[in-house]
Amino acid sequence: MEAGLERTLVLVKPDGVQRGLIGEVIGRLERRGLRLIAAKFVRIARAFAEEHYAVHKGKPFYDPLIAYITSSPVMAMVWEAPDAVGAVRQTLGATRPLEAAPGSLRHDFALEVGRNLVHASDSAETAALEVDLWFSKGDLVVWERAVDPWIFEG
Ligand code: IDP
Ligand code: MG
Repeated sequence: MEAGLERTLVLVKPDGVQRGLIGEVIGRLERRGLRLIAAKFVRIARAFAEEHYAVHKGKPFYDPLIAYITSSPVMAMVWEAPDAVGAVRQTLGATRPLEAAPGSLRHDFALEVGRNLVHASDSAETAALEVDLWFSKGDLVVWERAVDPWIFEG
């Protein structure tokens, strides 16, 4: 990975896919300036969902969460930028849509925490694990955009 850049995993969850909001999510991340380096459209199995959400095992919302994320396909992506983790979490908005900042995806397109449209890694450490879980090394496309110097200062 280029120095100064961070990677993060983003999912358009089943509700976002069913509601035709894949393009909206991608459009916002593209327009903000993040660089897409991997994407796949996939319906995940229960065992894979349990691995992805392992930190939530035992919580009251765990079973509905696994049912939700496996209920329909998801659009999984890796996005790259300086401080990508924080920037993407900001563009998504707070976990609970009613606490999400106006203008964020979860504010603009969601009402309920159990139907909050999108996922993004919550730290650089989590991002590394999640990118590794969802994608193989060869799926990550190293490339440059002509506009990179106009978006990435370094
Ligand atoms: P995050 O997706 O913003 O990182 P987490 O706390 O990691 O939020 O929770 C993972 C997902 O579990 C949330 O996005 C949401 O879909 C679901 N979730 C979290 N808390 C609750 C809850 O209290 N009720 C129902 N679902 C929840
Ligand atoms: Mg989380």
